[in-house]
Amino acid sequence: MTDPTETTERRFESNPTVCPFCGVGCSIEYAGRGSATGVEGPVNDRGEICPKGAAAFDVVDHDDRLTEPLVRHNGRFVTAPWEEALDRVASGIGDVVDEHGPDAVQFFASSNCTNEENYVLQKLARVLGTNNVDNCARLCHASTVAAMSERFGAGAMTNTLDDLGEADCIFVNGANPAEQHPVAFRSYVLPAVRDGATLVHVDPRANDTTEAADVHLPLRPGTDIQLLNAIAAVLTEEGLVDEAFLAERTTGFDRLREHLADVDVAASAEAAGVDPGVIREAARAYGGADRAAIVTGMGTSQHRCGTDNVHALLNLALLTGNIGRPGTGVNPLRGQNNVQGASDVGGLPSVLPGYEPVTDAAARERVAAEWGVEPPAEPGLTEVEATHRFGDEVRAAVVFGENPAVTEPDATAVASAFDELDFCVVIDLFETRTAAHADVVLPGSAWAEKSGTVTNTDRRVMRMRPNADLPGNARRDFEILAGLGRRLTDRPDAFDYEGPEAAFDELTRVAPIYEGMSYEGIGDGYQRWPFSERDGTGTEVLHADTFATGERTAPLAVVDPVPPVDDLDADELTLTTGRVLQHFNSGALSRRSDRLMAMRGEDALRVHPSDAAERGIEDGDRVTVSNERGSVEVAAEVTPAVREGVAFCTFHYAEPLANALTGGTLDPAAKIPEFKHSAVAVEPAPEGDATAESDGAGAD
Ligand SMILES: Nc1nc2c(c(=O)[nH]1)N[C@H]1C(S)=C(S)[C@@H](COP(=O)(O)OP(=O)(O)OC[C@H]3O[C@@H](n4cnc5c(=O)[nH]c(N)nc54)[C@H](O)[C@@H]3O)O[C@H]1N2
Ligand SMILES: Nc1nc2c(c(=O)[nH]1)N[C@H]1C(S)=C(S)[C@@H](COP(=O)(O)OP(=O)(O)OC[C@H]3O[C@@H](n4cnc5c(=O)[nH]c(N)nc54)[C@H](O)[C@@H]3O)O[C@H]1N2
Ligand code: SF4
Ligand SMILES: [Mo]
Repeated sequence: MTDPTETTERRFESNPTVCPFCGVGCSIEYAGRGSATGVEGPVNDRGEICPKGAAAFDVVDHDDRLTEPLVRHNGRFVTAPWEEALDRVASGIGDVVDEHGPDAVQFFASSNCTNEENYVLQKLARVLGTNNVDNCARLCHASTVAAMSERFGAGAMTNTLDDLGEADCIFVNGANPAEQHPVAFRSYVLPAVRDGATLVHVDPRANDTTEAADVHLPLRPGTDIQLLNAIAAVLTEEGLVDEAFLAERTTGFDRLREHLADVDVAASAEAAGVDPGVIREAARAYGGADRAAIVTGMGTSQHRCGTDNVHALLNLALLTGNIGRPGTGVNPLRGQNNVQGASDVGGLPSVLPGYEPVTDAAARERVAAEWGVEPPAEPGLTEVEATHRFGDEVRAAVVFGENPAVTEPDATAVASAFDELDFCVVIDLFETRTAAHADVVLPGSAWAEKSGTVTNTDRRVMRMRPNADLPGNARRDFEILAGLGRRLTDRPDAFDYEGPEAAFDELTRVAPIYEGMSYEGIGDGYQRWPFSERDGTGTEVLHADTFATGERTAPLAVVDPVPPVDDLDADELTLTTGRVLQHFNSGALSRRSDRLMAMRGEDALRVHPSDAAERGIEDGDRVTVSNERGSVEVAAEVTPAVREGVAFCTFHYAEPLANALTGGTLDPAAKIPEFKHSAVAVEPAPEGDATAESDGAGAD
């Protein structure tokens, strides 16, 4: 073992790999002098990157990196040798399994980590005897996946990023790709717009995407169903539907048409708080285009009615025949660089690798043939359900590259729930707020220190290659997880991998959508799922002749509006949350980059000038934002970019903690939480009280 006090120079080298931030999947590499640069890759074929990609290296050699395992002794963390830390994990988890059974353990997989790492983590859970494994896709596109899987048979982007460039109309609902998927926006969406495509943007807030839009519908948060039903009503009323497609490829049109006949466009527009004329304009742009593509994001998915929102959106594509052809489709832009892959490889409680249901005996047997152990048949717990049961039926947690104490709703309650566990181990790069509640913290590897594969938003599997050695005594995530598999289960041989490639090969044997892929085949390019060796790089347009359900037709759905969970008092605002270009999710990486912090250093609550004036708030004033769940203090940014009655902030900072205010109500189908609609009171903060709300739980 290396002496922990020894300081050694780290070695860096340039190898094309995938950006650790968003699901676009740009290729980058180390460029010397502590920086990363874009290199020509499958997605960014001219080496384009955004500011986050350029700052990706800032985190790799950061002083805050965990370099030694931490073990709690008498309430405090002390550094410990790996053997001691791993023994503590083995006994901590082992005791819980012995006393309460494997279903008392919850595994958090990581959308920030590779396919191989997540594959091994979910295998560890299942070989141990539980399907309690989930990843933050649950907080993200779970509702999109639920609705699309039910109707089309697959939850992923139906088309490709390149395809967006072919569209005549791009209908962006509840997403802000200009800031959240910048290279996809600049290299695929904007060129289409410059070529004459109409960009429709449905978002309560004007942002960088709106700037390029021809039509903006600034709806009230939580009224997507009213708005989308009104658009569907205009499509049927004005004959903008594709009769031939409806007859050949859909079922249930008569029922939907009857339902839409009762939708009053003016009344729906009023409910959504938008101009009925603009609804008609959007419907005509979408319905009148030869090739119209839908792009959807968190504004659609992260609601207690997220699945119904997506159902209403899918109707538009089916009504107009915009599915199964290039330049069309329904395209959820995925979040992190491997949120698609973390789910593909089985980091979900109800499906095995490749989305085979755990309830399917034949699928379980296929897996058992490879693993030597049959996975359990009962679906496990989702992430938020699990944290709600901490200390109750869930007694231990393995948290890999996630920070639920910041990113789950009602996060203050979630953080305390971690203290109810008998045992918790966190594998991360930093001492996060979640780690603050752990018994053992293991120092993992950052993006630049690992090899493996990730799957981007348009289903492309690409390779990651090391650009740096490890800091201090940190270990590769893959080795940590395989090591835990050998210690925690009675099948150590099942976790005896020579390296990530062996795990990938196993994955291709277990997950039908990855069958036939290989590191060699991927090379410097990609292989796309569903893959077959016959079709080169993989299937680009899904559902062309038949839907992935195996059916020629997909059903249309009757969707009724769902009232928001938080009733608003007359003096309250609707808080909706989201992102900005310069920061990323919990901020673990972006807040550690001086250059990103220099671009945007702190959060602000965006409020409309008339709401601000009513409350005596001026731009830059400190305000208190509160509801029955919590209270945070933040600077106000007074701007007409948010609609009246709405306040917007990000969740990129642990202080102020936006998720202290969001609630744990879940969408019944997908169990995704409501992140985009919380009632809050906003008032000037008491003077001289700037740090009142800090709970001292650490910077992350
Ligand atoms: N810069 C940056 N990029 C990122 C991330 C990041 O943190 N920062 N995170 C990555 C991840 S994990 C994800 S999931 C993606 C998410 O990417 P997006 O889906 O674009 O993310 P959000 O900003 O959460 O939400 C999109 C928009 O929804 C709007 N919105 C709010 N409420 C409603 C509503 O009720 N209806 C509608 N129609 N719109 C509403 C918000 O104003 C916001 O502009 O981004 C990825 N890329
Ligand atoms: N209010 C509100 N809350 C939200 C959302 C919202 O729109 N509004 N969006 C939700 C969405 S879409 C998402 S995806 C979640 C994201 O929620 P999380 O996944 O919890 O957040 P991240 O910041 O992406 O990453 C969590 C941790 O991964 C660690 N990490 C990064 N790379 C590595 C690695 O290579 N190895 C290891 N071991 N660790 C690593 C980071 O240090 C960080 O602590 O947040 C959700 N929460
Ligand atoms: S667009 Fe996404 S993948 Fe590309 S450089 Fe920016 S953050 Fe990274
Ligand atoms: Mo996400």
